Amino acid sequence: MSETVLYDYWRSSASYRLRIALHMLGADFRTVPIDLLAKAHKSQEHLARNPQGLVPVLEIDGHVFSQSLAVIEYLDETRGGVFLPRDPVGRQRVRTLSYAIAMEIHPICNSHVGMHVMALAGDSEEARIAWMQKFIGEGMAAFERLLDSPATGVFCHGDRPTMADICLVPQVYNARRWNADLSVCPRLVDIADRCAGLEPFAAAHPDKVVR
Ligand SMILES: N[C@@H](CCC(=O)N[C@@H](CS)C(=O)NCC(=O)O)C(=O)O
Repeated sequence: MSETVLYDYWRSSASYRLRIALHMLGADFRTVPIDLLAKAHKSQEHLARNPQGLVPVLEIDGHVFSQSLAVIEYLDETRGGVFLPRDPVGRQRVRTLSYAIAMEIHPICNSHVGMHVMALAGDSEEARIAWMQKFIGEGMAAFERLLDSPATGVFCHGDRPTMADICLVPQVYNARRWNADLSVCPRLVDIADRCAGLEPFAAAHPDKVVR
């Protein structure tokens, strides 16, 4: 069987998602750090793994995969359906919650976007912080409204963690990093903090990553 290798960066939310998923599966995997600050993600070596020049990349089952949510769905399909519910309506909801973070908040708060905002504002770190706080804060407030549903349980959907929680926890970590306002989001903060107490989530925390 081929080795499972995760190319990641400790502070990357998308990498954090895959670390959680792999730990939830109890998978045996090796991590290779890709230093975003040193632009290692734009090296020829990494572009050969992912032409988009982004992390994470996962080598698994003899394949080289990118796009964290597509990878989580692959793991769900090949490892016993642990990340999505079985019923189509439940699957739709978990995807909605996951995409609300991964497709609405994350792309506009990615590191190269933040750097560009800062450059456009005359090297203003304040502008970058204001950008992050606005879009993370608004996106999280919208996610909180999505949780206002009888389908929400102890976790984002029902009473076991799904792909939605896997997306939520890194986004809350990121929100705290930028000091975004989460005061209107008590429910998602409560769920994220509950997840953080679970072993797979704790093991995947950025502070646990070898840099
Ligand atoms: N949609 C992609 C997003 C990947 C992504 O944007 N990764 C970030 C780190 S979280 C990255 O590589 N950023 C490099 C940059 O902004 O230059 C996924 O879910 O895998």
